[in-house]
This record gives sequence, structure tokens and C-alpha cells, in this order.
Amino acid sequence: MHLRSTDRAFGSHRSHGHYLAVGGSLHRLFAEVLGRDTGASRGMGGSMHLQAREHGFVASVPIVAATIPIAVGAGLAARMDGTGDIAIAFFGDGATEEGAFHESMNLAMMLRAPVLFVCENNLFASHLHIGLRQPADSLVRFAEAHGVPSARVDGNDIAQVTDAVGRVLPGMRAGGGPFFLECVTYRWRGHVGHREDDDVGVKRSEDLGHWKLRDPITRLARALLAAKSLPPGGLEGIFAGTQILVDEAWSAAERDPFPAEDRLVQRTYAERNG
Ligand SMILES: Cc1ncc(C[n+]2csc(CCOP(=O)(O)OP(=O)(O)O)c2C)c(N)n1
Repeated sequence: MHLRSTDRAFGSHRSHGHYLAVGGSLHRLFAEVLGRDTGASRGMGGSMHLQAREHGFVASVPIVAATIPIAVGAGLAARMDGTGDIAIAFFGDGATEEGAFHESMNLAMMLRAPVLFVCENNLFASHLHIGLRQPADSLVRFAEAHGVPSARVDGNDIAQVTDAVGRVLPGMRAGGGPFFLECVTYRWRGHVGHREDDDVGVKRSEDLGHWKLRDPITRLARALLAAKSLPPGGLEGIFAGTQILVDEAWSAAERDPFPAEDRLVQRTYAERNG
């Protein structure tokens, strides 16, 4: 809602949602996951290397914290361009344990680069709970240490997240520096795959049950119902329409061709000009 296509957004290994949220094509996402020539990265990147430059989604990269410093460079470039664009880095709580995160926060603050650092604190990094990795579970303390203004919101409340971003972006676009937004949430599924990860040594069935009651989609649906602001067709219409979009995009991606073999070299190396 608050980003524009000339902003520069960066993601991580878990960025399907970010890519779609800024307007990336569902068909191209599925095609990328299936390795097809029509994919977001032409079938050469897979699930964790997405891009939609036309929508301001520059890149997602699965090396934890890798895109955070790049976002600082992009933020600095945006400021030098003087267009009011910003950079945005999406990452998890595990990324705050990488040195690159701290170097980036420091540099962004010193350079007053307009970078929105969005930390999705889902309390887990792979199979370790944050309580086993850090002495406190609130990550805004890192922003305070680096002098970066910050806020901590309920990441499962779409309105809270949207409002927080809507409040800080105008100032950032008008020459302000970085901002750190911690969105507290929970990872329902396994670190990888569709299972709930109760079978890999993590004890979280009780927590998971509690967090499922705070499902952001259900909460948004309830809020829309209460506000009587649903389109004709209501919630069922939205869910059915979405299912059709998903089914059609998946079927189309499955019909698409794999990249031709010579594309491997063409797309890996740049052409030498002159
Ligand atoms: C530099 C680096 N170290 C380790 C890994 C392996 N790895 C992939 S995801 C992940 C956990 C990241 O946790 P977090 O940043 O909290 O994101 P989440 O998976 O919870 O969304 C790890 C350790 C990696 N990809 N890159």
C-alpha cells in the first residue's frame, strides 16, 4: 500500500509474500519455483531468488542477511537520485545475529540513508527458538544501540503493520534516515516444507495452538466483517476468487517450457560490448 514501483525492496529465503505484496506476478512466481523459462528469474533462480524490478522488488537472496547491506547501498543511491524513493529490507530475527546486519544499521544511520529495515521476528531461526539464541526476544534493542528510530508492532495485525509503515514513510521520503520496524509473529510451518516442525526436536505444539488463534488472515476477515467493508460476494467471494487465481497460475506455469540449454550460458555471463 505504501511502496511504489521505483522503491527498492529486498528479501531473503522466505520472500514469496514480499514479492507478491509489491505486485509480482503469481504466474511468474510459480514458473520460477518450477524452473520454467517464464519464471521471475527465468527459471534460473528458483524459489529463493525472486525479482520483479518493474515493481521495485530488486532481489531476494537466501544467504541470511545478505541483502541488508545491499539495501543500504540502494537507499543511499535513492537519496542521491533525490526522487524520494526508499529502500526496504525484509529479514528474519536470525539475520540480526549476522554482523552484516549491525554494520548496515550503523552505516545507514551515519549516512542517513532512507532504508526501512523490516524484521519479521517469528521467534525461530531454523530449529532454534530465540530464547536459546539471545538473552532477550525484543529486537528493537538493536535499533536503539545503533541510534536508529524504531517501532515494535504485532506482526499478525495487518492494520498495525500498515499504519506503522504509513506513519514513517513520508518522513523518510522527505529526506529522513533509516527506520527499524520489528513485526512480532510466529512461524506456523516447518523451517522448510509444509509440516509443522514438531518432530525435529523443537517443542512448540502449545505455542503453535496459541498463535493459530492470532491468524492474521482470520483477524483481517473479522475486522472487515465488523466494519461492513466487504465487496459483493463477501469473504467467500474473495477466497473463491483467490483459489481460481492460484489454480490458473499454477496450471499455466506447469504448461510453460523449461529454458533452452543455451540460455544457461547466455544468462549467466554478460555480453561483452565493443
Ligand atoms: C549466512 C547463512 N547462514 C546460514 C544459513 C542457513 N539458514 C537458512 S535460513 C536460516 C534461518 C534464518 O532465520 P531467520 O533469519 O529468523 O528467518 P526465518 O527462516 O525465521 O524466516 C539459516 C540458518 C544461510 N542460508 N545463510
